Amino acid sequence: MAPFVQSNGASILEDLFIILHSQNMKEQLIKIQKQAEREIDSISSLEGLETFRIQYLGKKGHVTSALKKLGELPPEERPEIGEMANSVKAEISLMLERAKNRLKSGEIKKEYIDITLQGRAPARGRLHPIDIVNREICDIFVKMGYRIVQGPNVELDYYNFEALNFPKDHPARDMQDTFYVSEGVVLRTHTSPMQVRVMEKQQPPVGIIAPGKVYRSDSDVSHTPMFHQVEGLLVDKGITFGDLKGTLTGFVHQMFGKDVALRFRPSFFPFTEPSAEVDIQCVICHGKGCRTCGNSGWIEILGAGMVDPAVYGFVNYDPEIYSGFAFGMGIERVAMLKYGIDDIQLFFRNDMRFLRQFY
Ligand code: 2NM
Repeated sequence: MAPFVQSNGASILEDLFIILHSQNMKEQLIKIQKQAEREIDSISSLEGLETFRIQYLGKKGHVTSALKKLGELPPEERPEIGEMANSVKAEISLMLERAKNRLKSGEIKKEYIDITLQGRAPARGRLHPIDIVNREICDIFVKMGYRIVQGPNVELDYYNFEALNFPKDHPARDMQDTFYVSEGVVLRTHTSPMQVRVMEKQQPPVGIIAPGKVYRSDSDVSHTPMFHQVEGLLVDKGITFGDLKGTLTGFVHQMFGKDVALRFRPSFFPFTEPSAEVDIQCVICHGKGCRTCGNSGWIEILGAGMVDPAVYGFVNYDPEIYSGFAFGMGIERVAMLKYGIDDIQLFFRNDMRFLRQFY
């Protein structure tokens, strides 16, 4: 009989061995789990994870080996240790699953668009003040029934001067005043060539406005070599100077306000007879006299007149049947008066601090 024999026939040593053995297995399982926990976080690839899985859960892995040793335990110890081993196995499986997700989402993140990131507002363009005023002017005449026409900036001398009754020796035709492109070709000095082009093609009634860029060899504080104009033309049976006055008065009142006075002064243009210059009461000082109006209280804003019969000769209109008026204005000038700007060059500097002030 072995020493310390118990009633059930097992020796105390044997018992002790079993207790130690099962104790040892518990510890070993805990160790396996701890080690797995330590290792898993430093794995940075899916291949690494597979190696890890084989190491722990594979056929010859740590957990599997531990489970195989269950058989060495007495039957009564097996359930507890078995359960523990299974829970370690499940725990490691969970670790693997989490690590796999972590690595996969990390891979996606490399080309991930963060839709929660605040968007950058696109810089929005706005109209230049010259375009704003140009549209305002055109809108007023379009509502009266005029049609907008546009044409070439590089124009024939014929349309720019000849057919508008400018004599050969007129100062505007001088090389000093006009940009010549080649013999008989100029940069248009006004938009009136469009009036001729339209009249050439169309019998009255004609009601058109021609907005656009014009060019004059001129540059100082109040002149730029390119500026903008709107010219208008109305030809029909029985059109009078009274119609001209009414039309332009209506325009000024819509543009600058109903209480703004205007006056018509006799003037001269090669293409109109009689001709007039139209002044409005100074919008800066309201007629009292200031720097802008040169202390006169009035500001010139338009040129106008009844179309000279000589022009009709170039476009085959019968002056015995038809009459009409024409007018022209500089858009920069109108814009300066409207916004109280005292330097025409500001329109062309593209300084955003200036341009941003207009909507
Ligand atoms: C102005 C002043 C006076 C004008 C004349 C014509 C045309 F083609 F009918 F003869 N168009 N525009 C005209 C008349 C323009 O601008 C200051």
